[in-house]
Order: sequence, then structure tokens, then C-alpha cells
Amino acid sequence: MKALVCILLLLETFVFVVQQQVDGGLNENEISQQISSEDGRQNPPQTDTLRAEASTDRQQYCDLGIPDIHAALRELTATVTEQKEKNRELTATVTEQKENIRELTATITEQKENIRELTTTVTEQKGHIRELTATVTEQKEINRALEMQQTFILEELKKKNEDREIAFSASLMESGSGFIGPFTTHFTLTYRNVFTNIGNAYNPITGIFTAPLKGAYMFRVSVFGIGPTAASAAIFKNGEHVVITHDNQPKNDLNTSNGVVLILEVGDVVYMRESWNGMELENVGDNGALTHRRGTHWEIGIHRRQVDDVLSPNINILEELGEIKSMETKMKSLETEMERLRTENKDREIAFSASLVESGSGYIGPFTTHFPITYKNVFTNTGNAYNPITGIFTAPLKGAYMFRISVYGVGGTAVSVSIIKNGEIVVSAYDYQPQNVLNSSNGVVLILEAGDVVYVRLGSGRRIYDNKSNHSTFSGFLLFPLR
Ligand SMILES: *[C@@H]1O[C@H](CO)[C@@H](O)[C@H](O)[C@H]1NC(C)=O
Ligand SMILES: *[C@@H]1O[C@H](CO)[C@@H](O)[C@H](O)[C@H]1NC(C)=O
Ligand SMILES: *[C@@H]1O[C@H](CO)[C@@H](O)[C@H](O)[C@H]1NC(C)=O
Ligand SMILES: CC(=O)N[C@H]1CO[C@H](CO)[C@@H](O)[C@@H]1O
Repeated sequence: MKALVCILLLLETFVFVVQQQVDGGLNENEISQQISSEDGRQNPPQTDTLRAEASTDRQQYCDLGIPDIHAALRELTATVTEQKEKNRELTATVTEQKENIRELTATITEQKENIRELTTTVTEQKGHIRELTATVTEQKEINRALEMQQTFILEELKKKNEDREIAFSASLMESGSGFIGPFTTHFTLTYRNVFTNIGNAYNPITGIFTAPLKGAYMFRVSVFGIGPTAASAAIFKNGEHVVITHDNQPKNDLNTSNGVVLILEVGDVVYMRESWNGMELENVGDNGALTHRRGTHWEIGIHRRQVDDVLSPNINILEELGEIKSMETKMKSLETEMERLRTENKDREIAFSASLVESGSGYIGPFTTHFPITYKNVFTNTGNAYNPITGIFTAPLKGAYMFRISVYGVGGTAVSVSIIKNGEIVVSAYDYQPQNVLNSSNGVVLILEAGDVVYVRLGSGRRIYDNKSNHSTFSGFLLFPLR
């Protein structure tokens, strides 16, 4: 009981001291003094009696149980001071933390702003990517379509150049001489001496030409015979008689020619039939073929791909760009090839035609030797391969060429001219009548190397005539180049 009272007293005193401290802010010494003076007060001026008693009692009890209240108080004071210090430190820390929080808040605000900017940029970039994706896809589609188109054109050009390489030229007999016919029926002629047979459309065993593709074909036939049996031959297409060539003289040589341009379907057949009777060798049938491919309509279809998710585009732009680049390279090489083919097509623009005299009229010959003829009146000379001064045609490139001659004369002296290739006689046109006009013609398809020369030679002792009517002519053109 005494100890409890003592502790209560102590507590009261402590409360008082703390009160003092809070109220007046006393320092440690003042507190000590306060306590001392309080202790020393024997007769406090106006304390109530209870307190006075307690004070007196405490003097006795505390002296009994608690050794040194002053020491305890001092310790308490130290603790309080320490707490105060701690509080101060805590306050400082809090202030510091507050400052940190303020800084953090500022940083966060800043970061927010950055994020907002970044978001804008990303949105913008998304737009760019969307545009790029669309462009790349479109470009690729265009390139693909262009490539297809170019490949198609190229194939067409190649086909045009290769498929059209159809030409043949043949004369009746491989060796010797003789007649074919007369027979009591029509008889299919087989021209066995093949000069040219590019594309192998002509069969020298059967004498039948089979069209390998649809196109316009030109056929010509020249026949020769000796009177009094008439010479007559017709061009047949699929069993139908198309054109006929016929000559009939009681005596002398017979010669005649004819030709036709036919539109043939694939597999159509064309052949010659002796339709009357009596034929001798030296007869030459020739044909030059020109083909037209069907016109083709080509549409470019461009499908724009839907691009849904731009940030993960369904195409790899870099990969696509690489592909576009390789496509462009490919197209460039296609263009080069097309250019080459175009040039080749342009190079093949070789054709000439000329008649004998530029003005007036007159004969050439007869001479005691063969004599090269110069056709001076030039109608056409595309490519300038024909020289009207020398009368010589020089092949500018390797290819299949077709040549034709027509001769004219006046009775009494025979006309005879030949097409000469590099000094060798190839085909001839001949006519003889004691009176009246003479005329004959012939032609041939020849494979020439670049630099090969072709000209027309007048036979020795023969004579050729021309005037402004342009009866005697020499013509030639490139059918197609060969590699
Ligand atoms: C060619 O000769 C034949 C037969 O003599 C004659 O009928 C024809 O009219 C001549 N042609 C020309 C263009 O003179
Ligand atoms: C050319 O000669 C032939 C045959 O003599 C004749 O029929 C024709 O009228 C002549 N032409 C000209 C333009 O003189
Ligand atoms: C013969 O050729 C010349 C020159 O090209 C031409 O002026 C003339 O009209 C031609 N003659 C005939 C009958 O066509
Ligand atoms: C077209 C034609 O028949 N021309 C001549 C061929 O040769 C004979 C015989 O010399 C002439 O009479 C023809 O006019």
C-alpha cells in the first residue's frame, strides 16, 4: 500500500513535471530544481490538507521502499529528452519523406506526360505502318501483275518469233529429168528436191503441207512443160481445188505459175495436183508462210489486302520489300529480253523489190556469157540490203529469205534468168516463143548466213526486156531470222 502511494506520488510528480515542461519549456536543471524545491517545501502556501498529508507521508514511505527518486527522475528526464530527440529526428525524416514524395509525384507527372507523348507517337507510327503495309502490298501486287504480264508478252513474242518459222521450197526431181504424167486421173505431185523445210510442215514423201498453227499462209507454184501436151497443176486445200496454173502450146516450152494466200487452221493440208497431164522437171513450187497469232486481251487484277492488326501486320514488310526488289530485278531482265526481241523484230525488217529500168525501155543481152543483172528501178529497199548499183542482195543476218523473179521478153530470142546464191545457181525462169511476148517467173526460200549474197543472172545467149510497165522484177524479203 505504501509503495503504491509512493508510485502514485511519483507519477503525479512526473505528470506535473511534464506539465511544467510542456507549459513552460523548462530545461533539465529547472526540472531538478523544481523537484528539489517541491521536496523542500515544508509548508506549501495553499495546498489542500490531503496533499500536505501525502507529502509528509511520502517522505516517510519513499525513504523506506525506493532508494533514490531523484535518480529515477533524472533517468526519466533523459528518456524524455531522448524521445524528444527521436521525435525531432522522426519529424526530419517525415519532412524528408514528404519531400521525396513531392519529388516522386513530380516524376510521375512527368512520366505520365512522357507516356502521353509516346502514345501519340505510337499512334502516329501505327498510321505510318498501316500506310507502308498498304503501299508494300499494293506495290507487290502491281509487280506481280506486271511480271505476269511481261512474262506473258515475252512468251507471246517468243512464240511469235518461233512458231512462225514455217517455210518450205522444193522442186520436182532430186536428180535426172523426165515427165510426170500424163495419167487418166488427177495425181498428187511430190516435190522431192527440198531446198528448205523449216518447221517440217512439208512432207516430201507425200507432197503434203500440214499447217502447224492457225495463220495466213502464202503458197506459190511454178510449172514447166514441153508442148504439145498441156501442163496444168492446181493447189488443193483439204481436198478442195483452190487455184490452177495452166499452159498449153502446140510446140515449144510451157511455163506458168500461180499463187494464193490461204487462212489455214491447225491441221489443214495443202498439196499440188497435176490436173491435166504432161510435166517435166525443173518445176519449182514454193511457199512463204506468214502467221498471225490471235490477239489476246489481258487484264491486270489488283486486290488490296485487308490489313487488320497494324502492330502485328500480317505481312513482313522487310521481307516484302526484299521480294519487291528481287521482282524488280527480274522485271528488269525481262525488259532487257523484251528489248532484245523487239530489236530482233526490227532487225528483220528487210525487204526489197526492183524492176529493170529506171526510164525508157530496152533489152539486156544476148551476151556470149552469163551476165549479172542490175535492177535499177527500186520500189522498196527496207534495210538497204539490196544494192541497185551492183544488183546484189547481201543478207544482213542469218535467216530464211524468200526471193522471186519475173522475166519478160519478146519472141525470137529466149528469156532465161536464174537466182544465184554465192555463185551457185538455185532456180530459173525460162520462156521461149518464136513470136509474141515471153514471160516466166520463179521463186525460192533460202537459208542465208549473214553476208551471203544473192543476185539474178541472165543466161548466155538469152535476152530480157523491160519498159515502164515493170515486167521484169527481182524481189526478196526476210521471212524470219535464225539463230
Ligand atoms: C505471158 O505469156 C502468156 C502466154 O504467151 C500470155 O498469155 C500473157 O499475156 C503474158 N503475160 C504478160 C504479162 O505479158
Ligand atoms: C511495154 O512493152 C510491152 C510489150 O511490148 C507493151 O505491151 C507495153 O505497152 C509497154 N509499156 C509501156 C509503158 O511502154
Ligand atoms: C513502174 O515503176 C515506176 C517507178 O516506180 C512507176 O513510176 C511506174 O508507174 C511503174 N509502172 C507501172 C505500169 O506500174
Ligand atoms: C505464162 C506462160 O505460159 N509463159 C510462157 C512460158 O513458156 C511458154 C513457152 O516458151 C510461153 O509460150 C509462155 O508464154
